[in-house]
Amino acid sequence: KEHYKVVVLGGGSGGIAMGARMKRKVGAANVAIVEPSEMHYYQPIWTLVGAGAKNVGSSGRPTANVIPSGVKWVKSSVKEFSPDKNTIRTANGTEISYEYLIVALGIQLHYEKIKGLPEGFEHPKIGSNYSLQTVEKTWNALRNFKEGNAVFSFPNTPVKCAGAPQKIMYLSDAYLRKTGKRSKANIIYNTSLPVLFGVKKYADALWDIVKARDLNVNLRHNLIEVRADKQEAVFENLDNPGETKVFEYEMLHVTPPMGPPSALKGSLLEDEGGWLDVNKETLQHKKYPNVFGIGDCTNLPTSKTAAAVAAQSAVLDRTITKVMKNGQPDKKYDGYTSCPLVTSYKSVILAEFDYNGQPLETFPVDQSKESRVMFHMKADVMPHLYWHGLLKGLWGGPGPYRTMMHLGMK
Ligand code: FAD
Ligand code: UQ1
Repeated sequence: KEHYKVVVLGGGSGGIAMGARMKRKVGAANVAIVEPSEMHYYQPIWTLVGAGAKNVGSSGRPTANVIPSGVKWVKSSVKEFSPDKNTIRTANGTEISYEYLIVALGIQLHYEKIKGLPEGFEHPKIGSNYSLQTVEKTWNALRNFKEGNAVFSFPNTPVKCAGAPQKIMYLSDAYLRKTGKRSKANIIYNTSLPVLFGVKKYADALWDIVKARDLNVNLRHNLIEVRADKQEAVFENLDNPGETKVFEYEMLHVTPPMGPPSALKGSLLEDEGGWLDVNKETLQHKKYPNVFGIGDCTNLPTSKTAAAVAAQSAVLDRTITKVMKNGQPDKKYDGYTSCPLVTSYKSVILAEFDYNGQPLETFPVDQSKESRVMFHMKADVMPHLYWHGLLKGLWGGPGPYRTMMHLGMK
């Protein structure tokens, strides 16, 4: 049986960031990270990989290189939780005890919940930016587009980066214009949601773009089946259950249904929906005060992004410091999240908002306007901020800079 003062479950964005912060707090030898994957991926760049603007190779680094040096890498997945005994058990049977547990297991993709997937991905004309295995298929479908419908889906579940399903539509539109094929394409965005985007300020800007570029948006349309051999996608009308519509496609981009990590299922840590049940301000577990959560696996009622993880990591660092000293958590997470809405190969609308859906913009400009500088931020600056800032536990989100940037401006 192994013991560590701090055990981190998951070596993704939140797990590595917290591993680095906890190493600084309690020393590398007292921290372990449980993560089965050999490789760590910077997922936000997959939006640009799917559009042929970046190489997939640039998105991954060996997990061994992102685990903070000296921190123990337990190369397995967590299988069982015994929070009453302060232990977890891994898939290979190791029992690990802890004083403090940080859960950062991410969100699970469920391609298999769509009839005809994942096998359908063996056919051409279909791709998905949400997984390493399928992201280059998006670019293949776009590159080889000849004539017909380009269809983009958004599932009937919570997702990570809620803007990504439509970013690839704007990029595809731009690509088809650039290559002279736009007049042969009918571009269709079928979303399960009743809105284009959850925050009105940005939704208004996106509706303007959709109209100006002749993109067809169908709300409350949920992808339930793909007949990849026939290039047909079947959607159900969520407002009229039982009614389905078949869309032929020349290109299909699938955003899969998603759900909480299966490891949490049936554990004492989940809420009724299966997500990690944490306090939305302190990130402390609601029943087990020595358990904490960060990122996509939690039930924090905000949009699931790496930007949110950054802001959460700073709050959680502070919360754990207080709890370790038998004090009360004081710093409060406001729900900050951000989504760089890529609207072409040279423009981004940088959405930033909080729990109340109120815009919380970092820069002293109207960020609902398409911006070239923000595209450069997304494509070239963010990767560095991720690998050298967030993952090193040095980037806790733009909060402190927001105030500075606006000094004297308002
Ligand atoms: P992850 O980084 O996904 O890490 C979860 C980890 O847990 C994984 O390494 C996994 O292997 C591990 N794990 C799972 N089960 C177990 C188990 N049983 N035991 C041990 N380990 C386990 N965010 C932005 O801020 N901006 C963007 O522009 C943006 N664009 C995106 C575009 C795409 C196409 C995608 C897919 C995501 C995008 N995101 C973006 C979202 C961002 O990548 C995630 O929100 C972020 O990575 C969440 O971090 P996490 O630590 O919660 O989960
Ligand atoms: C961010 O912090 C972050 O994580 C490192 C992202 O993920 C790649 C983002 O996309 C964004 C927008 C932020 C927020 C950072 C700034 C400077 C607004």
